[in-house]
Amino acid sequence: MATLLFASFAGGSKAEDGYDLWLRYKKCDQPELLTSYRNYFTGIYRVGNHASLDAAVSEMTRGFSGILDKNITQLKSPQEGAVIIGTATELSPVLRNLIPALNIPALPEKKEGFLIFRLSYRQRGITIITAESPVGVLYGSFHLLRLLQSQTPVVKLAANESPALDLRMLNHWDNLTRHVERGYAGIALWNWHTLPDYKDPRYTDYARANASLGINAVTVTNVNANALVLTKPYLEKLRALADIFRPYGIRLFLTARFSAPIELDKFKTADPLNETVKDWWKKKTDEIYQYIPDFGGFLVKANSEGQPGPQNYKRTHADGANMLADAVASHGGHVIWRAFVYNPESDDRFKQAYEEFKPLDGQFRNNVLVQVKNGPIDFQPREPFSPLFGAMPKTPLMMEFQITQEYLGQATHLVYQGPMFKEVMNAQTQIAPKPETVQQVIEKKIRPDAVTGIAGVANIGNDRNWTGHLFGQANWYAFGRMAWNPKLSSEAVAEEWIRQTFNNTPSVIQPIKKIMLASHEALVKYMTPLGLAHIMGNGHHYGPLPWGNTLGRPDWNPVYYHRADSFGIGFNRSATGTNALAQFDMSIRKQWEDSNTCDEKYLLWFHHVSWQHKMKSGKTLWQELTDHYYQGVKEMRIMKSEWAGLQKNIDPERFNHVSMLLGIQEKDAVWWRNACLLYFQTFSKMPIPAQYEQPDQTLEYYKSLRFPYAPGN
Ligand code: BDP
Repeated sequence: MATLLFASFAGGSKAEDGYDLWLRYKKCDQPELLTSYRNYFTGIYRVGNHASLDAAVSEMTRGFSGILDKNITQLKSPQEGAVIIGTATELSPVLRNLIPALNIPALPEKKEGFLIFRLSYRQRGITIITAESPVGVLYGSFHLLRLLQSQTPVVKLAANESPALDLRMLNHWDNLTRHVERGYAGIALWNWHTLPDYKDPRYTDYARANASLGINAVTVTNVNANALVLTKPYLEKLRALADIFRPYGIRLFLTARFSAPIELDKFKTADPLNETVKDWWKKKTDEIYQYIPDFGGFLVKANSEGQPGPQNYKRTHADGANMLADAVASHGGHVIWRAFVYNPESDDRFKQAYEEFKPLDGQFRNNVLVQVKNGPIDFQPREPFSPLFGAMPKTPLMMEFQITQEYLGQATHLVYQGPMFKEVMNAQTQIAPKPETVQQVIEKKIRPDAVTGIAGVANIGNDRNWTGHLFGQANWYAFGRMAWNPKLSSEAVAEEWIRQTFNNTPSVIQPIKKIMLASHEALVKYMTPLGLAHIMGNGHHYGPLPWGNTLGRPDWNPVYYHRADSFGIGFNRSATGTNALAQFDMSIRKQWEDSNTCDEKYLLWFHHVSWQHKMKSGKTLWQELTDHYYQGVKEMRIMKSEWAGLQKNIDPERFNHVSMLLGIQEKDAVWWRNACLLYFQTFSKMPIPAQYEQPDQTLEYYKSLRFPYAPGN
C-alpha cells in the first residue's frame, strides 16, 4: 500500500478533485483519433491584438497541449496544420493571401456568434475560428476544445453559432462577509479582504469556466444587498474583478440597495422621485463607470422580504426602476428589476408578482428588464411557469433560475437540472390563437434596442470542486449551455458534460446519463409529488417539515401550501378558490382548471382534492401519493446502484465523493417519504400498503429533528 501511494506521488499523478471542471483537457485515449489530431493541428496562429484573443490563445495552448499530449505553441506565420483565429475583419486578408480564391462563409448574425470551419491547404489543411468580435473568437475556441474533448473526428469540426439571448448571467448571492446565502459549496469565491491587490488565480479560472459556456454577465453580491459595495474601497475591489473578467467577455453588474443614499450619505429619504435622491444615484453611477467603464448596471430586489424599495415612499416598482435606469442610461447601462415580491395581505402568494407587475407593463424605461423567477412561488422542485411570462408584452422579461439547490436537496443530492430548465422554457404560455412558449417570450425583442436575458442563481463557492457536489457542476454547465443554445436537449448537454468531466467511454456515458436524466423526477417524487410545494424545513429549507405552522406569516408555513385536512389535500387556485389560475391565458387555464383533467404533475398546485379522488391510473389520490413517494426512493436507489457499477471506470476520488453523497441522498429520500406520508396519513387515515417497507421511525421522531446549523441560511 505504502509503495503504491508512493508510486502514484512519484509519478506525479494528480488527484481528480473536480477543480478543473469540464476543462480537463486529458490526452485523447483513441489512438487513431490522437494521431489524426496530431497530424491536423500543429500550432496556433492568431491574427490581431485583443485581450480576448490572448485568452483564446492561452486556452487553446493549454487545451491542445493536453488533448494531443504534445507541446502546441503559437506560430509566427500561418501554415498548414495551423488553427488560425481572429476577427473576420482582421483574418480575411490573411486567409486571402494564403488561398486567393477563398470564399469566406457568412458570419453568424450576432456579434458574439462564431464560425469554425476547415479549409484544405497543402497536406494538413487549416482550421479557422472567426467571429465579428474578439469574444466571439474566444467562444469559438472553447467550442472547438469542447468538440475535441468529446472526440469529434476532424472532418466534423465545424460550427456556426449565435447565442439565443443577449444577457447570460450568473447571480451570486454572496455577502461581503463571504457567507453565501443559499450557498452549499463553502464560502464566497471573492476574498474582499485581500482584493484588489491579491488577484487570486481562481478568479481567472472562474472566468474561463463561464466563458467556455458563453456566460457573459455576473453579479458578485447578494440581492439582499449591502450598500457598502457602492463605496470607493469596494469599487476598487470590484474593478479588479471586472478587469479579470473583461477579456473573458464577462460584464459586471452590481446589486443595489435601494436605501443606499440613506445608509451611505445620511439622506432622510430614498424616494425615487426626490431630485436629490435622483442626483445621488446619477453621481454614484458616474463614479462606478470611472472604475468599471463597461459596467452593466444594477440588479435590484426591492420591497421584497424586508428589502427597502420605492413602495416605502408610496411609489411603484416602475418609479424605482426608472430612476435607476435614468442614472445608468447615458452610459448604456441597464436595470434588472426583480419581480420576486409577496406580502402577507394577499390571499395567495402565487398571485402577487403578477398583481404588482402586470399593471406596470409599458411603464418601464427602455433600459429596464424585469427578472422573473421561473415559477410563481419560489424555485420549488416543480412549479408551473410564472404567469407573468406572456402577460407583459411591453416589458423585456428576464428568466431567473436557481442553480444553487436551495429546495433541491442542497449540495448533497444529485439532481441534474437540465430537464427542469427545459420543462419551463418549453412550457406554452398560450396555445391559441398562436402557440407561444416561455422561451419565445424571453427571446422576443420587443423593441429593436431591447436586451434579452436569463439569469441563474449561482451554486459556486470556494470548495475545491466549486459546487460542493461534483454533479452541481453539471447544473452550472447546463445553465450556461442552454442559455446560449436553448435548442440543445437535456440529454445532449448531459452527454457533453460527461464526456468532458469523466471520459468518452460508452460504458461510462450511458449509466451516468441515465442517472442524471432520472434524477430530477426522482427528487420531485420523494419530496413534493403531484404538485406539492414548499413543505421544507423553516429558514434553511433542509428536509421535510410538512407540519410546519409556527412562523409569523401564514405564507411562510408549509401548512399554508399543502392545506391537508380530513377531506383531502392541495391548494384550490381555481375559480372556487383563490382563482390564481385566471392569471394564465385562457388556453392554458383550460388545461388546468378541472381537477379531473388537470395534468397530475400540477394537480395539488391548483386543486384541493379528496383523498379518494380518482386519478388517471384508477387509483385513489392517497394511493397515488404513496406510490409516488415510494417510487421516488426506488428510483433514487437505482441511481445509487448504477453509480456503484462505475467503480472500475472512475477515479477513486470522484467515485467515492459521489458514492458517499448518494448514501446521504438515499437516507434523505427515505426521510422525506416517511415523514411526509406519516404526517399526511394523520388526515387521510388511510394505510401505507403492506407490500411497502414501512416507516422505521414515528412521526414524533421526525418532528423532533432540528438542524440549527444547516448551511446557506
Ligand atoms: C428565496 C430564498 C431567499 C432569497 C429569496 C430571493 O430563500 O434566501 O433571498 O429567495 O430570491 O428563495 O430574493
